[in-house]
Amino acid sequence: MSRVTRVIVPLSVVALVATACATSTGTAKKPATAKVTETSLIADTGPEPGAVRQHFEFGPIDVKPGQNNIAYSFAGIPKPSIDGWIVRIAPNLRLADGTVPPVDVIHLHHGVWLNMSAKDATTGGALPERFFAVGEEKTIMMLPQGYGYAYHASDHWLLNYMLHNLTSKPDKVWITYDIDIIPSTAPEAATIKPARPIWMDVQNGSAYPVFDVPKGGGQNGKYVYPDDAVDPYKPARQRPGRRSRNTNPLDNGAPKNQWVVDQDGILLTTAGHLHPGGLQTDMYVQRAGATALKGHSKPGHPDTAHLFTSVAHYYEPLGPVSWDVSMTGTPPNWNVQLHKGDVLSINTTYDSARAAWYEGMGIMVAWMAPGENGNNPFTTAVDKPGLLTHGHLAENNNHGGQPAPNDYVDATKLPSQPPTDTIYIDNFVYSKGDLSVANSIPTVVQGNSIKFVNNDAPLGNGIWHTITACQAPCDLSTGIGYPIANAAIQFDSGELGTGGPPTANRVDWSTPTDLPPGTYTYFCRIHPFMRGAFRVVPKA
Ligand SMILES: [Cu+2]
Repeated sequence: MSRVTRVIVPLSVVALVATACATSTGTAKKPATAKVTETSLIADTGPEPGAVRQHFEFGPIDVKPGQNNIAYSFAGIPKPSIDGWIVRIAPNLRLADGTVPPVDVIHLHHGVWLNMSAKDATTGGALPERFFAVGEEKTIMMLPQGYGYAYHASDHWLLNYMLHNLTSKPDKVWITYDIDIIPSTAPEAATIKPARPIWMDVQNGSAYPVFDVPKGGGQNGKYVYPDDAVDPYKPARQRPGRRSRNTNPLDNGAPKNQWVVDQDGILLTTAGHLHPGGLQTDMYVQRAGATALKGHSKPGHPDTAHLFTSVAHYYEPLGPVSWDVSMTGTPPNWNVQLHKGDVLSINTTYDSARAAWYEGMGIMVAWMAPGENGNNPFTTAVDKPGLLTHGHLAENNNHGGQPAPNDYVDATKLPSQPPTDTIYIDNFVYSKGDLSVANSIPTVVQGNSIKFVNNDAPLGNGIWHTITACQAPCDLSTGIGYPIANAAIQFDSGELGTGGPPTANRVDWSTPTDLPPGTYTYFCRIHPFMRGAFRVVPKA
């Protein structure tokens, strides 16, 4: 079988090719001899020998006004009708007119493809096999040539997806995915070796595997999860003030970011998934009695070898604050040898200098070839730079953060209303102090609080709102990079709604009673065009 060298191109070339990239400043450079750097990119040169590319669409999905709910495709989802080996999956969204929706209008918060006909490795078979995941970073999964994910046309697939409508307008959307498959009848299929998905997740097994990043948390403006978190895996029922609704057997207090390797083999490839604010995900392995190479161990853990950093490369001009990002995947011939009993682990690093990040994720789906031999990570430095799986995407061009005096008022300059005790949210508007309409702002006497009530929550599935502090006056234009939770004094209501994750399981929230006097501006994390303000006034 002939091997095709993956084509690696410098990022400057990609920036030029990217459609209507508002931020491209690259000058033409020849795609020089492939030199791998953190910003090198794997170009799509079409299906590998023997493979065919098949396009699938799941939809139309009715996207309700402002929805942010998690849904499952209970019916089977479209998939190949032939047996074979899956070698690449590239995901996307499309609207009825065929265009990709702008990320500030509708985006795929996450999609997880599960094979109901197989058992998931890292949850000990408690879940069906999770073999592909994507968020709005749209990472492409690609196995090294010679390996494939065994696929049977009789397999039953399920799609778990969370579509986020950032506006109050309904729409229809399709989740699309291009699958490269080597049919079992192709001559190339005879030499393909099987690969299995190894789902690594800092909240593995959680129904909604998320965590919050406090502004200023961690060290030097970086917050590593779970390492910098306090009791990250304490079962929810043990946390004070939480009702005991947690019946997940995987929520048993054990670290969720680790997996004890169940058989010998090699890791072939991995790439990270994270959310805006995320800087990288890292993978490590601990082996009893082994010592990692100097400079290639987990900081403070000489027995734990560093395997890979999946770097979040932001095209976003405002910094690490949006989905305008691409992740690096492992370089060619990574081939990390694992032994049964090794402890594989991951963590993820978020920027905590600029803002707080709520409901963040850290996931690395790796692919493992059982029984193969490769690089011993304790004698070979395998943590080399990776390759970006895609360039800047045109659907990320509305960055926001521009002056928008026609859309929002500067609440710091508005007169005060008499003290109030309740603000309702009706039809995507805060009833008092909404920055799109206000000419005065509500007040609360220091030591008291204002209760927010989401009246939109009962209207339908998924119209959930938040009250999230942003730095005053928080009046710039809405886009993928603005607003963010960057206030000096942080508060966040959670998603006001009921019905399980991602909601807070309540429709109301009260402002903290310890806020010093001042004007506080906030936004809705789900519908960032929603902005509001209130003022804390001193006791008379
Ligand atoms: Cu909202």
